[in-house]
Amino acid sequence: MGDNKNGQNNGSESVLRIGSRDSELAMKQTNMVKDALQKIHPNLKFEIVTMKTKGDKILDVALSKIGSKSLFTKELEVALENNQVDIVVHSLKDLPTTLPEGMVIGAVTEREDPRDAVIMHPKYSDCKLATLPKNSVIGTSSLRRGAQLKRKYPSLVFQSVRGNLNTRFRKLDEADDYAALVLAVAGVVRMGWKERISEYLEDDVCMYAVGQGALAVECREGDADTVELLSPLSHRNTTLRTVAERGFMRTLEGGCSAPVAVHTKLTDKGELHLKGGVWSLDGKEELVEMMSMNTRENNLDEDPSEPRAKRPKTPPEDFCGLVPLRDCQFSMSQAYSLGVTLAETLLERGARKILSEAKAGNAAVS
Ligand code: DPM
Repeated sequence: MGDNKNGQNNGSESVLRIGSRDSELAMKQTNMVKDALQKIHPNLKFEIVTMKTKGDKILDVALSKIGSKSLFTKELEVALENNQVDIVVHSLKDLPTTLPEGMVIGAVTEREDPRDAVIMHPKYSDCKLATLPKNSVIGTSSLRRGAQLKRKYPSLVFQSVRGNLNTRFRKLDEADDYAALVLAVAGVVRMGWKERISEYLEDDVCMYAVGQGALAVECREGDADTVELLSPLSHRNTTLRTVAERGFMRTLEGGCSAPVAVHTKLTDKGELHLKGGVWSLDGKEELVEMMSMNTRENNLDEDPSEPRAKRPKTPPEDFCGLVPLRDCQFSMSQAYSLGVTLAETLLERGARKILSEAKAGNAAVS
């Protein structure tokens, strides 16, 4: 941050510069984070700095083929590194599981509905995927959605569609190219188009992407004031679920170039359930496993009777870039391990072969 470091002291001149992509959805998400921060730090002033990323500029190539991991995040991270902005707001699912050196996720916000949804062409508004005519074309550039839905609905045809959400809705409504689109509920809801959702996809049809529905606020690891200022924005339940998901993804070395999906639940009793899967591009091969753990069992975070000195010294852990939550470090490391263990189980069952074939197949077919 600028000269007056802490928005909470006298605060009046303190300005927090927020980097954002300039799409309507990105701006909505950035403003959500800005408004939440304003509530916590009433004296803080904000400046939003917009920019385009590679993913915004290359619109004629399927997302999975551009072959860069940080498609929607790189330029923003460069601005962060060069001290042109103090924080950057991303969709967590667009952030790779290993961040550039010196960057951290200072907060993961409460997750919106993480599921995917179907948006029908107006002429099919009464249909579901199951009742669309044979050979109907469904627009998605997500290999994850394509693979799972081909498996479930072999009579439908899947085609890439690019562009921001406004462009995609226009492509759907104003032409006859697509019978439906599959999109994340979170984006559609944030745009205010919830009533266009015809069908919510449950985990037996299409599991969601790692981190889907949550926003991540990235900052410089060394900027202690900003790390501190972001910390009340973190949502504990979402953080634990997404740490497990990101541990899973990192261990599989997935990314948008291979079909990997998850489904998680954290109950009021502290039980964390993680289901994860990998698919071949055509969906014919599928490996899905489920694992659970209790984040409260033997949990030294939440056992005040155990003196701090007695607690095992956990090595400084990298929770896929997330700053450890205060008094939640033990639960976070357990959640992270759950993701790693689930991925290792899938790797033992042959996930590596499925993923490397998917990556090769994706690179070869145009
Ligand atoms: C990533 C994927 C997509 C986005 C791949 C996937 C979807 C691409 C497409 C990693 N990022 O999900 O398997 O539909 O062609 C993206 C969206 C959101 C964040 C849009 C969407 C909004 C939801 C959120 C693009 N990134 O998925 O419909 O904040 O989680």
